[in-house]
Amino acid sequence: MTAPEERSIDSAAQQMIDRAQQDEIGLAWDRYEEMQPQCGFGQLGICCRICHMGPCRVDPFGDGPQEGICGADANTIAARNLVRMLAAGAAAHSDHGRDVALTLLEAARNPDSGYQIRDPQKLRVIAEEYGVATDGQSVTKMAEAVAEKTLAEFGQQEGELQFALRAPAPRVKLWREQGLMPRGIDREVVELMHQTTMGVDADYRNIMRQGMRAALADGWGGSMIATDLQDVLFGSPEPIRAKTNLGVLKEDHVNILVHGHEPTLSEMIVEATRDPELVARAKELGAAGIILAGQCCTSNELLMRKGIPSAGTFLHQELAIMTGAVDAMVVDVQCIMPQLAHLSERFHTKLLTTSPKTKMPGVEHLEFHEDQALEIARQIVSVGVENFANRDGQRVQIPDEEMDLVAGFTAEYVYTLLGGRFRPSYRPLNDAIMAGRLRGVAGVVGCENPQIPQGYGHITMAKELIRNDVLVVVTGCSALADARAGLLQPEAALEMAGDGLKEVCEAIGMPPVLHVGSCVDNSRILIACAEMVAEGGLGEDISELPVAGAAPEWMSEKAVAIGYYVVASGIYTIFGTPQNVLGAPELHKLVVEGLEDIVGASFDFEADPIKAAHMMIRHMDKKRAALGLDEMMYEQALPAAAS
Ligand code: SF4
Ligand code: MSK
Repeated sequence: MTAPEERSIDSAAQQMIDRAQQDEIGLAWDRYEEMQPQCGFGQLGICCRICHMGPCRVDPFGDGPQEGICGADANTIAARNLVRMLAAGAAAHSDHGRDVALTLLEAARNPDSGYQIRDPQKLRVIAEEYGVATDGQSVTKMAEAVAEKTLAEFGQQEGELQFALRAPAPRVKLWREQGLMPRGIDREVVELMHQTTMGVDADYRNIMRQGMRAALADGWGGSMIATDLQDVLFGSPEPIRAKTNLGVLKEDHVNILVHGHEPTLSEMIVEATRDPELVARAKELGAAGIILAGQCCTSNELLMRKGIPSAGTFLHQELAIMTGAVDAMVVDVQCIMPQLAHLSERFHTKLLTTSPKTKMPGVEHLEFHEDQALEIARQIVSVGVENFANRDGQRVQIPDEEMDLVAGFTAEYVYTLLGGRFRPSYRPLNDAIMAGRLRGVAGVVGCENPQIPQGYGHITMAKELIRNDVLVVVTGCSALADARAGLLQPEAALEMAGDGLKEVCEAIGMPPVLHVGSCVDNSRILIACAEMVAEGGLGEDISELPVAGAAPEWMSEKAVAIGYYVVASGIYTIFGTPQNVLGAPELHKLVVEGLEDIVGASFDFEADPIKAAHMMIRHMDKKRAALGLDEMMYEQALPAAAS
């Protein structure tokens, strides 16, 4: 059994892991160790169970079979497996987007729904983009029309997705020429599943092409719809101060955790926790009040719009229950470990599922419906409040660790942030890059994975990048990991950033690592890149920008979808652990080299976050040189480990 320090670099997490080891409670890390050795064929991507003649596997050493029973070779098998992961990830993001569009429709049609249009200005911009009449139109009429337009894009059979036209013109042209321009979101995913079923496509390049098209339907479609309509409904984020880590839970309060991804329910739970009757009931039961905290991307959504504290990331979900102080954990969809059902039984925590898509045997299901949102949210909070009475004070152990952070930077807010209220513009950002104060911009995103000490990949990479004058933008669990390490505070720039980045951060008062949201909000990074191109001076396409992406600790199928829409948008991207392609030499070569010829960017796989940071830096330097920018920073910095 590995020591807590080898499992997480976060000391609050280490305390809970230690507690679990003493109490002989298995966590994800233990289950990972029990799983060793993991299936080598699966890791290499060369096991196929797409049809019932199989399962088949290809011998990676060349001695055994090189084809499945149908004759599919390693490249076909691995490509099919990979893009099926991508399809599931794109479906998850996009289905989230669909649910938000349906909520917007509910808000527009049902005045009693409890939902409001909090950003009518953004609604107007989107309405105009879709050609919806805005003059003299009421906000609810515009909202109804936008909801209908976006919903129609899921089942759209032909034509192009509206938001994909936000990409720079050369990128749109390239997508059209390469057959990558996304059509209806559902169509792209269904076509990908068809194309990869037994006896259809055997050309790994053609499989990957449709994979990228489906990924683009996510990034510039489903995810972007989720982000934009959430801003319309719940308000566009602006920088806001908040706190993170397990110390946000309080021993003398009712603690309710919301975990998952969609803010449609959790926004209503925020309202319900402020309900005077429920607060009074909590006090009657001896609590000082009600604490609401988030986990995973639900946390990002509530953090950046409401300043609701975050109780952590993907691998913190079990650790939060281990505190013995969580009275209710409310989950919706995605990244919810089935193990929570068993773990919560060992404590007093009441686990509640709320989505018809996510149920667990033996777990109470309180189904959420948009048309009774507030009432259901009140019921949920009431369950947590009443359960406070069942808490065993002797078993409560909350690590005394919390960290301040600033969250909520959007692509739109960058206009004001950098340009000021009187001259909102991306010009200062582009100028800072062109002048060499900033070397470039890196997007570091994605999950956690027990294969890597929790947080080590994200935090080490971010620190190395900012030390080298790279502005870092973060989403998802990566953002919350950096937050725990204090990187989302302006003070971090003074302590850790290179001179150029420090100068920019000091002038504006911003952190060197910018929280831009949840997993669907990677679409904000795409928009920011498109805005940088539109501002001028950094090339004509996203692929010319000195930018790079990384997912150092990825695990989810959604990370595969994100990776492919980012690369297909022209951004070089590093995954910390390899995609499952190493057993398929030609596919592997396509992924790490060949995509460059098709979309102007490709992947690399690198487990060492410092090495990976320097691969990103070298890439930015190459792009700077191609743009004819100064070479003042080239190879100025040695890896931190070597300096
Ligand atoms: Fe085997 Fe081909 Fe069936 Fe896959 S599709 S399980 S390789 S026979
Ligand atoms: S929550 S997808 S573990 S980032 Fe979006 Fe975190 Fe990855 Fe889930």
